[in-house]
Amino acid sequence: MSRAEIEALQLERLQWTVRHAYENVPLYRRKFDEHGVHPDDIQTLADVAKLPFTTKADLRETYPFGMFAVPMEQVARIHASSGTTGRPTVVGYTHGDLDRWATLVARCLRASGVRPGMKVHNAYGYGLFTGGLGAHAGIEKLGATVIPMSGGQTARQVQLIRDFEPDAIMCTPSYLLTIADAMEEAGIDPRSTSLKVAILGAEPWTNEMRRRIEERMGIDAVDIFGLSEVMGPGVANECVETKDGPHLWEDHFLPEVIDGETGEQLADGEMGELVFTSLTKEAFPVIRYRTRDLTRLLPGTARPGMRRMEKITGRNDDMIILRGVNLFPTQIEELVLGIEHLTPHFILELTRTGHMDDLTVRIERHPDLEVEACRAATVVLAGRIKEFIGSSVSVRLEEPGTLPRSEGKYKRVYDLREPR
Ligand code: ADP
Ligand code: K
Repeated sequence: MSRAEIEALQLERLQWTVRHAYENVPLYRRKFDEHGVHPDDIQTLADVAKLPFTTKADLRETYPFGMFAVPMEQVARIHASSGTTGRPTVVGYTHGDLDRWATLVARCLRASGVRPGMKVHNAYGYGLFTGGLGAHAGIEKLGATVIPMSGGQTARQVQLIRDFEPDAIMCTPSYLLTIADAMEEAGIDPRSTSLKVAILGAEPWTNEMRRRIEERMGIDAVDIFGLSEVMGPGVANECVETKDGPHLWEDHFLPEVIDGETGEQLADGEMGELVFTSLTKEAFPVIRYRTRDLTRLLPGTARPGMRRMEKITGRNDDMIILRGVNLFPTQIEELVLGIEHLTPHFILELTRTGHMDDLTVRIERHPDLEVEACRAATVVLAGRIKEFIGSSVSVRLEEPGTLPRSEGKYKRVYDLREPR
C-alpha cells in the first residue's frame, strides 16, 4: 500500500475505534467527556491529538476486565503482562483479534525472511505472557512448522535445535546468548547449526549486540517489537534486507511520538515517547496508549508505505540517573560490545556511599582470552564510559559463568541504593 492508501485506511479505522471505545468502555467515555471531545470530532488523522492519553494507571484502575469493549462471552482469550513494574495488566482478544494478531506476526516472520515450509523454534515463554502464544499462532498462520519449545530447559533447547534442524528461532536476545553459551558447552559450534535467522524482541538490544550475535551464530538477527496492551509481539518488525529499525504495521496501529513532559506531539525524526492507538482491535481497543518506550519515527525503507521506528534503546522506567546524568543500560551495552575482548555478560549495580551514587559494571571475562588482556579491556571500558557520561564508574572483572544468565527478559540493573 502507498502512504496515501494507508492514511485513508487509518482514518476510517480510527473513527471506528474511537466510537467503539467511547460507546463500550466507561473509562473512555468518562475521559473523553472530561476532555470535551466526542467521536464526531475525529475528522482527520491529526485530530487524534484531541484525544486524552491512556496510561498503565488507567488499566490498573479498571483491573481486571474494565477496559474490555465487548461482552465477556465474545472474549476468546486473556493474557496478562509480566508486571515487571507493578500489578499485571490484563488484556483480552476476540476471535477476530486473534486472527489479525496471527496475521501480523506472520507478516513479521515474512519480513524476517521466514517462508512457508520452514521450521521455527519458538523459545518465547508460553502462558499468560503474550510472547509464546503470540509467536506460535503467527508461525502457524504463515504456514511454517512451529516447534513450541517455550523458555527454559536450555540444554534441551540445544538438543532439539540440533535434532529438529529449525531454520529460525524466536526468543529474547539475552536468552539467545544463553543458548549460544550452552551450545559451546555441549561442544557444538553455534555457527554450525541449521539456524539461519533469529527474530528477537521483548527487551531492548543494540546494533552492537546484533553484530555479536550474527558473527557468533552465523545468522541474521532481526528485531520484533510489541507490547501486551497494544496487542503483543508483532506490532512492528525489522525487514531482513535493511535491518534498520522495526517497520510499524500502520494499517492496524496509529503511532505517535510525544514529548513525555508536555504531552505534545512531535514531528517524525524527533525523539520522544511512543504512543499507540489501535485501529482494528475489538475486545481491547487502546486510545493514545503511552508505552514509556523511547524512540523516533522514520520513513519506511523496505516497506515504503509504513513508517519505521528507531530501534528502541530503552523505556522511561529503565533509565538510570547517575549523579544527575540520564543513562540507559543499552548505552553501556553499546560501549561494552564495542570492545572485542569483553563479553555480553554484564550487570549494572547502583550503590550509594554518603550522598554519592556509584555505578559498578560487573562483567565476566572471556573464557578463552588471557586474563591480563581482559583486565586491560575493562580499563578501556571505564575510560569510554567516563568520556560518554562525564563521570567515573567502576568496572569489575568476574569469572566466566558467575553472573546470572537470561531465561527470558534479562534483569541487567540492580539498584542497591537505600531509598532516600
Ligand atoms: P511488561 O511491561 O510486563 O514487560 P510486555 O511483555 O508487554 O509487558 O512488554 C512490552 C515491553 O517490552 C515494551 O513496551 C518494550 O518496553 C519492551 N519491548 C518489547 N519488544 C521490544 C524490542 N524489540 N525492543 C525493545 N524493547 C522491547
Ligand atoms: K518487556
